[in-house]
Amino acid sequence: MITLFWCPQTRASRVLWMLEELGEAFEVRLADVRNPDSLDDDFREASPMGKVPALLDDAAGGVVKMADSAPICLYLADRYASGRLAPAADDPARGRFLFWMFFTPGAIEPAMMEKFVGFEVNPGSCGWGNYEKMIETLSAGVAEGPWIMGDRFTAADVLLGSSVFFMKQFGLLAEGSALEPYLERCQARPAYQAAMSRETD
Ligand SMILES: N[C@@H](CCC(=O)N[C@@H](CS)C(=O)NCC(=O)O)C(=O)O
Repeated sequence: MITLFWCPQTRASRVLWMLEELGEAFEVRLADVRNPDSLDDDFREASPMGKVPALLDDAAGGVVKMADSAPICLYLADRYASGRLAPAADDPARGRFLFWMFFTPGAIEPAMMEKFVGFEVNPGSCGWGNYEKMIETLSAGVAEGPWIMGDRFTAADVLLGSSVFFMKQFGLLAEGSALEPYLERCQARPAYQAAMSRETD
């Protein structure tokens, strides 16, 4: 059984969406990171940083225990939906897919922090370029669409779509951003809507 450690209004919503796309049975356990004293040992073992999301999953040789939205989504796609939500390891599309899977933790999240904190960065030496470069790259990536991998919806869209949602929520998206239509396509997916209704239940 797949168990998601989740807390409302956090990055755990990404994994909820991913699980709805997957179509496998799963259970949700509240890990209230806003009340750290309430966190149990199962959660702490799965999440070395004490952050949500985290995951447990039964495997042949034991229990998979892991944390962080990008590796969790990659793990779930590879294990349960290889060829559907992730190109297989020998598919030529795999390399580009991995680039976009890592774009959220590697570029979007640090660029969002740069914007929040008002850092001045040198785009040539900064791993994520800068906020503008990140937006430009992502906008060009989804321009043709409908998804980041063209006609194939993948786990990369779960990470990117949810990140665009967070950027919009935090007022970081420019008016009329080219990312808006992409976000709308993501939000129109039944799995996205099912996940968001769990968030508000
Ligand atoms: N890189 C992680 C970030 C996870 C993260 O920062 N989660 C926040 C909530 S959105 C959290 O658990 N904060 C509680 C804490 O750090 O104590 C991911 O994408 O899963």
